[in-house]
Amino acid sequence: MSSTKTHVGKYEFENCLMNAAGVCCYDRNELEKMIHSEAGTFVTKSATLNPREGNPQPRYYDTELGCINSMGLPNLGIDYYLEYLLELQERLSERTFFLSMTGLSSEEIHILMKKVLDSGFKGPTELNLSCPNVPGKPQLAYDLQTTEQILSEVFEYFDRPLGIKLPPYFDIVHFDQAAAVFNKFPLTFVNCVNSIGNGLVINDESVVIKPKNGFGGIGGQYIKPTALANVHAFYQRLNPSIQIIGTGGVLTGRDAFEHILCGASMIQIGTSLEKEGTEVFSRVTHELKEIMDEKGYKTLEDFKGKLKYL
Ligand code: YRO
Repeated sequence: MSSTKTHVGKYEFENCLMNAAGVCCYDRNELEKMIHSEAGTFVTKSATLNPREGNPQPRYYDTELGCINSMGLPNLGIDYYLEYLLELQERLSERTFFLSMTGLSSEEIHILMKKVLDSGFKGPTELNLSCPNVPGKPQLAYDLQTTEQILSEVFEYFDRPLGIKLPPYFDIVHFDQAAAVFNKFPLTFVNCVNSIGNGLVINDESVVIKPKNGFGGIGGQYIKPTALANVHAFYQRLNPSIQIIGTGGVLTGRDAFEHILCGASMIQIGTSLEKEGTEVFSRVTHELKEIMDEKGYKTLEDFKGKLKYL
């Protein structure tokens, strides 16, 4: 019998599938659904210091091949997620869950990181680098100088497991430059990828979401080739101590299998979870195990990163 067990850093998980931040993780109600699903763990909606309502609706739209969103970071604030995670640390002490957060400035990032340190939360933290940091500059992850500056400040005091959520990069030089920066730090993981930024979906003669005159992040089947390329590019370049979480375009067991071939140790499901609900985890797990059984693979280690070249 095949197993989809995995680990990220020192943490072990019974299943390698989980939600992608932003989907099924806004409040306790949604996070309890994740706990009772076949997923190995969950990550919270990226938390900011203060609660946010997010953008006006409609701000999410499903298409045949994926979705577009401009949610605008609706979340209940860092204190809400930390309080719930600390409760779970007692109630389900044998399990591990991820906290996601993002700051709208470097100052906010440091306040958030220090809150996590002071809270006694023992799990892994994911810092979402797709945040606007300085007006007139691109999102943080596309500004590698500022990213390096902030990470070096953070690692002066933050001594807990930390990973970063990355947007897709589209140029080999950018893979090289980004990996060179991330390799300077004791990161536990990088998560590739967030939605492809600022796409535009049109229905008849109109945009389909209200914020930003229709521009929004693209997820789902559209983005799998980009996601796989980013997972593998960072798998090739990063210190082996930095693990990869693969996110983007996972609808089937075959998609999860491909992410693992590219080097992913954990796989996140966003759009398909939004469309199908938490049953997606049992379906995709079953499909992945069927492929592993066919090929005689017993564990993820048997094929992780073993993508073949021509
Ligand atoms: O709109 C969001 O809350 C959102 N949507 C995504 O697809 N990815 C994200 O990282 C976020 C939160 C961060 C930001 C895009 C609002 C800056």
